[in-house]
Amino acid sequence: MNRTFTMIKPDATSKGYTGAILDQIMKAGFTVKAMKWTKLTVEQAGQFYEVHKERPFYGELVAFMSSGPIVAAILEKDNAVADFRKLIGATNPAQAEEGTIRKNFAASMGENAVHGSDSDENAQIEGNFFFAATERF
Ligand code: 3AN
Repeated sequence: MNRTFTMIKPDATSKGYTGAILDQIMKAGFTVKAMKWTKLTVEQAGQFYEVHKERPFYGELVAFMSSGPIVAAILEKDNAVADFRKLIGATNPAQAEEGTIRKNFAASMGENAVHGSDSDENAQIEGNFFFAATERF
C-alpha cells in the first residue's frame, strides 16, 4: 500500500461536486487516511505551489486556490500516486480521458477540479503541509 495527496479545488466545491468526486475516488478503491474541509490563505496557496513560482500562471493559480474552500485528503491504495493521476485525467480537461474526474467535473486548465500528487515524495510533502500525525487514521 502507498499514499497520495489530493485536494478538491474551489471550482468543484463551489459547484457542489464534492460528494460526487469523493464517491468516484472511493469507488476506485482509495481509502481515506486523513481529510479536511478548509480554505487556503493567499500565503498558504503560494507556499503550496512554490515549485511553480516561475510559471506564468502562478499568480492566477494562487488567487484561484485561495478563492474558496477545498477538501484536502491523504488517500491510500496500491500504486496510489500513479493510479490517482490516471483517475483524475490530464491537467487540461479537454484532453482528459472519458470517465476521469477532470473530464467529468473540470472546467479548464486552471480550474481543473482536483489536485493529485505527482510522486511519492511530493505526496508526503503535500500531506505534511495539511495534516499532523494525530489527524491521520
Ligand atoms: P497537475 O495538477 O496535473 O499535476 P501541473 O503540476 O502541471 O498539473 O500544474 C499544477 C496546477 O497548475 C494545475 N493543477 C493547474 O491548476 C495549474 N495550471 C497548470 N497549467 C496551467 C495553465 N496553463 N494555466 C493555468 N493554470 C495552470
